[in-house]
Amino acid sequence: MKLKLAIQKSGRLHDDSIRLLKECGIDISNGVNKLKAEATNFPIEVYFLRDDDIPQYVEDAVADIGFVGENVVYEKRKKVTVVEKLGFGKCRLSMAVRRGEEYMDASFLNGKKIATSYPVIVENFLKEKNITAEIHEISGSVEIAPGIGLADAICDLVSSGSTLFMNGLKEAETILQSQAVLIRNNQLEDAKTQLLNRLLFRIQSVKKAKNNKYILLNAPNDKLAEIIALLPGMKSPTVLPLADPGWSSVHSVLNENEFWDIIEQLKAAGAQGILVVPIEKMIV
Ligand code: PRT
Ligand code: ZN
Repeated sequence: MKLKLAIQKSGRLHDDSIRLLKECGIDISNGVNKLKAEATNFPIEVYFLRDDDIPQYVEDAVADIGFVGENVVYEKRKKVTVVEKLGFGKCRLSMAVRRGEEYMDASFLNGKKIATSYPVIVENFLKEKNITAEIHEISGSVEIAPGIGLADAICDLVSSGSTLFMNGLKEAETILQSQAVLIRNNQLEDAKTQLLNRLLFRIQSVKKAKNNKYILLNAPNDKLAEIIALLPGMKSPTVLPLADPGWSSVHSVLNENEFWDIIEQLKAAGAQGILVVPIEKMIV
């Protein structure tokens, strides 16, 4: 029994998908030029497909699970379940207009033409806002539509914003935040659900590790209580005596979000020689 996973054959999500599998200890041996590859050390078979096709293949159980952008999942409206955000392929789907235009809110779009590759998501957005506009579906180079007079606005994926900028456009409103997600077929048999749970456990350990750092520092013993109070740790910090009798070494784990704040407070409290080390896997 093997779990069949669909990932993008080539494009923005491909390398990160392979990297995540590798970080989960899953090695894909044979080449990406084939339609599928088998892992040597986990019961999984990887299918390389166009991202647009992945939701359909997962709905039809040709693949059991897939890694794909949320934007594609919502646009395709297939009967699949989003199980886990994967933390890569981050972008947003945004309305954009010519730079000189004044876009106060979505009512700007009333009676206008919008070019997009995401007609379903855009239509829902317009419906929700009670706006009537004409949607022009185009499959690529959406950003040139206003320049050639094809549309008054576009709705497209943005990450750095430089594509919009180079085409004389500005981001007016974000309608969806997106990242790569793991989707699953809705009727997975039990044995495959168990394999999926094993894979998910690994993915979550990798994600947690990325969001956390291991920290080591030296503290004068008379400041220990104050310093320990600042550190959350997985349970509580490890404290080891240094050869110098007045000092201890303190080890702990810090979350990325609170990282800099806590480092500043630790320094102020008298911590010295602070080392911060990446964590490879984190099992809690
Ligand atoms: O061949 P296939 O159909 O599989 O690939 P594709 O060409 O349809 O998709 P691809 O590889 O371009 O993108 C795959 C997925 O990556 C998307 O569905 C998103 O989930 C995610 N992603 C993340 C992005 C971007 N960031 C992104 N910036 N997808 C596209 N873009 C494009 C955007 O369309 C625009 O043209 O990049 C340009 C904007 O980038 P900035 O940095 O200039 O703002
Ligand atoms: Zn595509």
